[in-house]
Amino acid sequence: MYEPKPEHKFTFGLWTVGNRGADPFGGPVRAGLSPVELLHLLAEVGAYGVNYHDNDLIPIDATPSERAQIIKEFKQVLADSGLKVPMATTNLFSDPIFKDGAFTSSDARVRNYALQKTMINMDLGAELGAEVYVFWGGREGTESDATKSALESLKHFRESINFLCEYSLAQGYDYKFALEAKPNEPRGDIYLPTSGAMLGFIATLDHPQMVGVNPEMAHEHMAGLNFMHAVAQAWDAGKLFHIDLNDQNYVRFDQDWRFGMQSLKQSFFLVKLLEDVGYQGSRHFDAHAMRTEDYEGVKDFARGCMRSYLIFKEKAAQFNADSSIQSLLAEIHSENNSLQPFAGAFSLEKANKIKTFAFDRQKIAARGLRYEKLDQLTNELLMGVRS
Ligand code: GCO
Ligand code: MN
Ligand code: MN
Repeated sequence: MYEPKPEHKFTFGLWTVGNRGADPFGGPVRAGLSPVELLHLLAEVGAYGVNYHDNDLIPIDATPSERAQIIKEFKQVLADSGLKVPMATTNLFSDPIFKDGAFTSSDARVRNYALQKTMINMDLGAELGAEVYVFWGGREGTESDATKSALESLKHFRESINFLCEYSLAQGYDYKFALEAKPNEPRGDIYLPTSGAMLGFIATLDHPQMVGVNPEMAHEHMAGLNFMHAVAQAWDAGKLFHIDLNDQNYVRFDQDWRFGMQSLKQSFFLVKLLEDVGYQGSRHFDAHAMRTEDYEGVKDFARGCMRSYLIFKEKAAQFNADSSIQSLLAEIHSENNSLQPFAGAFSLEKANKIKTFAFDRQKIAARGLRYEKLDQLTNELLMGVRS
């Protein structure tokens, strides 16, 4: 019943199931698997697709013939397994050249190298069938604002995204760009720290219609924000091009836990939103197994992400069909239409009517909204005691 199927569009990055459990205080605990071995693992657990950074697949110092060989093998296993590549992205954070940013570096050589690296991987992504290209600027920020101008950095970032939009158009690619925000880590402060900030920035680009967001649950939670609200805003703006699902405790470092591991209620409302609006994109799990795990545990992790999503999806349908919950909601919203003549577009006549209408302030305020009951019913549904 909770088996992943292709239509669920469950995807994992090579770097997620390939994560070897290193953290700032300790090295890897799992042996590295090759990209091809990771594809086999993803096929075994029932994923729909795989996403990659250029250097998850091809080492940064690979020779052209090594590169060609890796791509050939990778394509073969994609074809054999049926796994898709819906998204590609560039690693603009690991190599020391990016220590003070990529597109926002003050050094034109670094900025142009970042463009080169991105264009080369856009070519490969298009060849592999990727439709979304993600930009996560892990190093685009500062520790000290003495070091560079936030305004110059924004200008450089805008110029780079504009340039790459033009490149995509000139090559005849059909990419949608998805900008991924994160408030900090690895930089002290990363520019454009939230999905809302990204949405504001997108409006300043030359081709805003090509660019949307890739909100990540852990990143909005690191900033102490309500992830579902951020996703709703992106959806409302027509900008939800991709999504990174995972979990974590609020306001900590990026824990990248299994989806559904910690924030049951937040995850439920998120899945409910995605399903209610009919989001058609990838459900990408940008997370990794705990450091305690071997590769059996990595499979448990990957299966758990997908299974939890499908359980939340079922709970969302249950919420929408629950007669007690729905009649309570209908009662709560019953006043919605009482001022129907005032609804809709502006007119001066309407404005004057609203200005002179006698609102019974005390009576309106005195009405109890029954949210306690509604929320308790919701929790009981999630806790599994409502059938
Ligand atoms: C992180 C980020 C990354 C990006 C990835 C794709 O915090 O490490 O979420 O995992 O999502 O680089 O751009
Ligand atoms: Mn993350
Ligand atoms: Mn991410």
